[in-house]
Amino acid sequence: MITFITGNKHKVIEAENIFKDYDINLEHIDLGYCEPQGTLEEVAISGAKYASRKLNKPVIVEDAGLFIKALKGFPGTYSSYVQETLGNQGILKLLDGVNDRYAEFRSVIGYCAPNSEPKIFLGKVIGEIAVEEKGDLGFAFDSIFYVPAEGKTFGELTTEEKNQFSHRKNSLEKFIKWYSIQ
Ligand code: ITT
Repeated sequence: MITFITGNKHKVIEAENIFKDYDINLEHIDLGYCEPQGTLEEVAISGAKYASRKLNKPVIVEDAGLFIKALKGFPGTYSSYVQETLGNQGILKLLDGVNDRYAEFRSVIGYCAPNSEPKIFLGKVIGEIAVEEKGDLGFAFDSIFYVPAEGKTFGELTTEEKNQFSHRKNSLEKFIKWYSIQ
């Protein structure tokens, strides 16, 4: 049994959908942990260590973000705050008239068990910032994250479709592969 520590219900739905193909039981707890300002990796490491010690259970945490090339990686580690303040319309405004719309979603899974040191797993997906919001199937930045190979934004994809190749799918799959041979 692994406990996924998150306050984001959309992450839980996606993770449950990914884990269902494997023989690993996932439970979810919204523990709330203090996120130090730092890289995704640093946040995932400290969160996983804190939660596994606190609950005395093996846990995963995830720190994710949207990195926009033309904005030098912004909002990156500030994604959560920027989503709540500027929102998608604010991001679109910042990119008004900008041609290079390359962006990446990154997800870092931090895993830690009691009495051991944390491990991290990075997943990415590349895409572009759309010129307008499209689709309401996802959450947060999904409706402005356009995937050229699909011809759709994440907001136009179902959970199953997004889970074929998302940053979260890639990081969780790396984790699951490693965990399965422990
Ligand atoms: P935790 O409790 O797991 O920390 P959170 O929502 O604060 O939940 P993060 O700090 O990992 O999550 O993520 C930062 C933000 O990045 C998140 O709030 C969203 O705004 C955005 N984000 C992350 N993954 C996303 C996805 O798959 N689709 C759209 N936006 C995403």
